[in-house]
Amino acid sequence: MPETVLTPAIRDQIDRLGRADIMVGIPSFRNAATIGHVVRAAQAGLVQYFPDLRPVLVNADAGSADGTQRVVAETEPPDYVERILLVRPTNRLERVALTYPEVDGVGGKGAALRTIFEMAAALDVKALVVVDSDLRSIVPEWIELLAGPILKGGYDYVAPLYSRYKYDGTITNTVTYPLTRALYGHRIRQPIGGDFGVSGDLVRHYLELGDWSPDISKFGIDIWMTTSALTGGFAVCQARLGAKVHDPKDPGSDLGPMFRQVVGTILRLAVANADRWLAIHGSHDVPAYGFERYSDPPPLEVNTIRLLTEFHTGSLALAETWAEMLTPPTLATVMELAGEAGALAEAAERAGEADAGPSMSTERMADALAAFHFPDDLWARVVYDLIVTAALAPAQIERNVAALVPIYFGRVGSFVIENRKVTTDEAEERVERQAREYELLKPYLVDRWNAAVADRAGG
Ligand SMILES: Nc1nc2c(ncn2[C@@H]2O[C@H](COP(=O)(O)OP(=O)(O)O)[C@@H](O)[C@H]2O)c(=O)[nH]1
Ligand SMILES: [Mg+2]
Repeated sequence: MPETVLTPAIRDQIDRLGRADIMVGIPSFRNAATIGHVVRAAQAGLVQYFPDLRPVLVNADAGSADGTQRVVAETEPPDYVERILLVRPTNRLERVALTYPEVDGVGGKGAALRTIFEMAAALDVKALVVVDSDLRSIVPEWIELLAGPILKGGYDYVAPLYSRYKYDGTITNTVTYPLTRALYGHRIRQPIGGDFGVSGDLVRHYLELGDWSPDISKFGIDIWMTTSALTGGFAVCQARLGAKVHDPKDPGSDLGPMFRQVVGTILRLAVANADRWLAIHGSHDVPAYGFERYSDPPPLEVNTIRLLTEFHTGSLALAETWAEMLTPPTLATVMELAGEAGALAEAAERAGEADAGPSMSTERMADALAAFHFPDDLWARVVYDLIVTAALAPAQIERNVAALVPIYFGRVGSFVIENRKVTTDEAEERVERQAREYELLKPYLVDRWNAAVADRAGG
């Protein structure tokens, strides 16, 4: 058995609780303003949909100074839920808020989930549902949608399906969805959605893997969970949750560290699991559970000029690193595009300054950028080159992924420019188009892998 890392206080909680059938786990870091709603929705879902099971709700918090744990402890208790829903559950819902221990000095979402997995295993739960603490759009039914396929359908892993605003989920749309699909053959649309259902068996598998690198202890956790479910041969499905509305993030200013942790993790996993993906061609649909919904997630502002400017300045500072991680033809095209991005961003800035009214200038700036286009196949080649480089120079993964960020900004800037006048559905078709491009180019990856990596390993 893997060694346990739980603090005495957490072990006391486990002793007090004894056993449970279903757990909702909520990682948090300064979410006092939003976690109350998530707790109430999760409680209501447990009581309404699983009245005969022994339920527990666990908040694993980073020790946030904003009172996150207090909100969890003080928000309306379970009997409030029983009153408003007119249900009489067999078992009382238990609620725990605790500070999780760090993993070798590293705290983060993954470390929080490790504690949640340890508790779920110790309590012997059959289904664990994990949800984010900044969700606005969660409703009680999410608990049924994420746990139902496990308890009723025999699945081990339930990934979310949401409608998201066209500029939300950029790491998912550009890397984790198309790459998971092309490598492992499963079309899991939201492999890092943050809201998941996990069976007791899969929780134990995660603990046995015990794979707690610094990236996985932070935001690498979601792609690690999804990939480990696939490579471990577990039964995977998706659940239609409707809209994902949460704290918004601008990809240009908020997502750099998360990108490095997620992409560093997916590259390391690709290298470690080559024997599982080399022979896979094409991809197949993953069953989806739940009734289809239509909803319009709220729009999100993206600073496109900043994305293109960062792409260009990246090309000035990082050309040498790019030359080490990309093939010469890919590098040449990327450098050329970065030059165009810089020139267009500057022109757009000037167009904006020349204008009087702010809304007018946004429009003119956008028109000035309209010529920029970062092609799908180029982006797929960039990511595939990174996989090969990760295998050849594992010590450089962190550096290379950091150097990839400005190229990613260029790719996202292009996506935003291309999609600024289309509906979310039409933007979705472009995400699909790019995912097909990854599949079409998979032979490029396999050939490079066999030439550079497999040969080296063999001789
Ligand atoms: N315990 C813990 N939770 C974290 C940490 N960072 C993020 N989270 C939680 O992880 C979830 C997802 O984080 P969020 O910033 O919303 O990321 P995104 O929605 O995936 O872009 C939220 O519930 C956060 O509170 C951390 O350092 N520790
Ligand atoms: Mg969020």
